Amino acid sequence: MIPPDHPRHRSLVVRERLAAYAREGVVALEGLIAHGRGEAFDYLLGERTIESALLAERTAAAMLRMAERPVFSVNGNTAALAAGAIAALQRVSGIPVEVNLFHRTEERVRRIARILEDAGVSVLAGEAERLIPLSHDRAYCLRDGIYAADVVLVPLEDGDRCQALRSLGKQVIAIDLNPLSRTARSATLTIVDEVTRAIPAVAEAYPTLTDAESARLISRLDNTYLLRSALDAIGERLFHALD
Ligand code: PTJ
Repeated sequence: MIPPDHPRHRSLVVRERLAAYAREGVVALEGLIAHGRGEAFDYLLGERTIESALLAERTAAAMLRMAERPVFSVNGNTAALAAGAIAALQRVSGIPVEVNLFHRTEERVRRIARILEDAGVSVLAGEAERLIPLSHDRAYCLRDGIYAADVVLVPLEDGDRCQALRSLGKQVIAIDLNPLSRTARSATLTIVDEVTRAIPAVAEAYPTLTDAESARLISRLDNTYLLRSALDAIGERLFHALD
């Protein structure tokens, strides 16, 4: 039992949840390592949504609103951390949700879909095919899902697939706490924020946007600016850490 007054209570509860899901085979063991990297960057960012991330979240909502075929690609970590938030985003936006895994087994796909469905998410079903030009199993996706999408929202992505999706002409919205990652640099738009803060922020922005405001946000999208702002925020915190 983690004492509620522990200064790192939330972080410890989240770790406990991920470890439990890892024991059940929902979260890949490698996902625990990925979470640790994310935690480190979140620590450096001050465990808050920085201003440029808020702009990225509004722009992401605008891109999803204006997309013809948006799809939300969900992996083990994202389902374990944010199933309820995914359901809430789907409620306001109607975005189709597809399970897509790096460490893919049909059993994991089923378990993750079940966790999402239990939280109220409607999950795309069908026979995944090797359609993305990749040598690993993230190549598998649904022909009517990610493969047909024009905009793909992908939290905790690996850089390879982000680039492969871009090479297929898709716009990629990444959620990644590491502003230096290949994913962050190759996505169309990167939200440098923790996934449990980012998804609710996109859902909150979505119904507030008009077509005109969405078009304005999209026309001003500058991913390099967003990544620089995140690095500046980290630099600023490091510089004043011992003040
Ligand atoms: O469930 P699977 O089989 O698809 O596997 C998922 C993992 C996460 C193991 C796989 O996609 C992977 O190896 O990812 P990477 O290449 O380690 O990248 C994960 C990125 O997400 C890293 O840059 C982390 O900083 C970032 N990250 C980790 N946790 C969070 C995060 N970003 C936002 N919110 C988090 N909670």
